[in-house]
Amino acid sequence: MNTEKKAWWKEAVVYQIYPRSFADSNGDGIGDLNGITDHLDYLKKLGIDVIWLSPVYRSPNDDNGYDISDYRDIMTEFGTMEDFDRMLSEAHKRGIRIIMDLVVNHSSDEHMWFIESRKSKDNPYRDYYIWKDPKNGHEPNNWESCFSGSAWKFDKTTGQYYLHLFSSKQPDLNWENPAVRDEVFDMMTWWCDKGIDGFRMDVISMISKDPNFPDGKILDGIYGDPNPYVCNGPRVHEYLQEMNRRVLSKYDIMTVGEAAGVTVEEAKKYANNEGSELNMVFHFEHTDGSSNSDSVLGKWTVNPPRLSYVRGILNKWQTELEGKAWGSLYWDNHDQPRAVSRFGNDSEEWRVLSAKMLATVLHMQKGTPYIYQGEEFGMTNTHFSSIEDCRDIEEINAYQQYVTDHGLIDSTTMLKCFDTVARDNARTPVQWNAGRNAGFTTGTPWIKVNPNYTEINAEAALEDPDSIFYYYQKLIRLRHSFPIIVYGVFHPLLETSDSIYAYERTMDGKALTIAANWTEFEQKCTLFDDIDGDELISNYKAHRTGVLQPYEARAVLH
Ligand code: TEU
Ligand code: CA
Repeated sequence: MNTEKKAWWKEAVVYQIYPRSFADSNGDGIGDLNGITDHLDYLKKLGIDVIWLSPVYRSPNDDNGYDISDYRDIMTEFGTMEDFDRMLSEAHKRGIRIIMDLVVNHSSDEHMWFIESRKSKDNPYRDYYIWKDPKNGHEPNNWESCFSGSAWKFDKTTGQYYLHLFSSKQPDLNWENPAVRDEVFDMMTWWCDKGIDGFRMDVISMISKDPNFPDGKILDGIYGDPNPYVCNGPRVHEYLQEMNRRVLSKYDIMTVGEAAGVTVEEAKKYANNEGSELNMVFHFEHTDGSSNSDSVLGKWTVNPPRLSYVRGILNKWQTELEGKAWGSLYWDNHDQPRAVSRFGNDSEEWRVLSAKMLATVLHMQKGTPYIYQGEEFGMTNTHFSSIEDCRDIEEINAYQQYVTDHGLIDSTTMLKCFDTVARDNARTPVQWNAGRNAGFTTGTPWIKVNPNYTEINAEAALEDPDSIFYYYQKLIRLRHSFPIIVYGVFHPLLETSDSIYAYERTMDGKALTIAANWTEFEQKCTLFDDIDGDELISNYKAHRTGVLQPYEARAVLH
């Protein structure tokens, strides 16, 4: 008998909305809260249980809302607090929960706390942030920002540097300071009392830094790597256990930590079954291109991830979390390229089949699955013809540093890397229909619409019973209907195959066998030949003995 503790967030399917690109209701070219409310029936039809809402708080949008200037107010471009309250209420009416994006590793430099902090060394808010004296007249250490350049900015007023692991308009908060923790926990309580259903916690693994701030290893020939000294730091679990005691444990909510640099061993602490910290974490091992490519420029690669690489990572997380901690399942989000382009095949011939194959491989695994806006009908990467097409600070700064300033890579190659892995691939407007601007806005979109919207859009998907949309809808229904999909134990199969991803889930004497052809070529596979069971789902209507057809995926219960 399966003894795993049941929980609604283990049985849920989450849909991520990046509001800026989801739906524009007032014609200013920027997505907004009322645009989300207008599409809740669409999400209800898909069958999702939870929406992860990327930040909607007041922000100057240096990093599209991940730079917050007021945690208790709504970003002007997205609407008003009344719009938020209506969206939350309408979602709840439809049985859809909403978790907010909690960005508390850093704030905006336009937050009142930082405006005060930078005024003087003895300002009451000074220690809300991380200030250091120059070292030999330079930055305190050689750390690189995730958005290129030094992770330190000099502030003339007080002659000190402040730390910003992301943009210089995103100063890191000093979690060593109990006053900062009090502010964050009070704010979280305020949102929970408004009725939200949990948090996705932005780079939460970075809130505790190595107090010695040592130099990092120089990887790209310019700056040092801060990750060993800012990820999974000495007090991170202490802080999260305090957060859990003071806030999370008081509500029936869901929490997922975005844990850059997390290992399985660390994940067992962050998402432990005792529930003393978070419910689950996102890791980046399968999406962090830098560990799969030969590029010295970190994530910037044109190389597709190999099946052996992806399967090895996902299987490791499935088997090593078993019985210890809960996991998350995702192919993409607002920071990643589009799933079907990155892991599948977005050609006209294979896009639909390979998108359904990827969805089967992920959604039959153990953990809470996340669907990124547009993934449910197979949106693809776009094309960057020049840096002018880019809106994301990460791309713009990387281009400036690696192409313009240091000539480490030529423009054409860098733009090919952008076509492969740039975050803006996920931020082109959701393609609702084949009309002007794909039905996203009646105005001028803040970022170019992917030109393939005329063929790839939600309206066309809803009209086609064999579309990716209805395949996702069926996968979600299966997860809601078969506990073995949620709680069954994971067993890898065919682990040495370079073309097939196969595994089994077992529970209460039943087995669910899944196999997927990761390639566009027919592959030998006898896995299903001797199984007499019920096929729960497949992207092919007819099968052939001993063979998996191109991108064929099957899940059979027996
Ligand atoms: O992302 C954290 C992070 O590590 C990103 O830099 C991401 O891994 C990288 O861009 C992948 O190429 C979070 C948010 O999801 C991201 O949108 C923010 O820009 C970042 O934190 C700062 O808040
Ligand atoms: Ca708008």
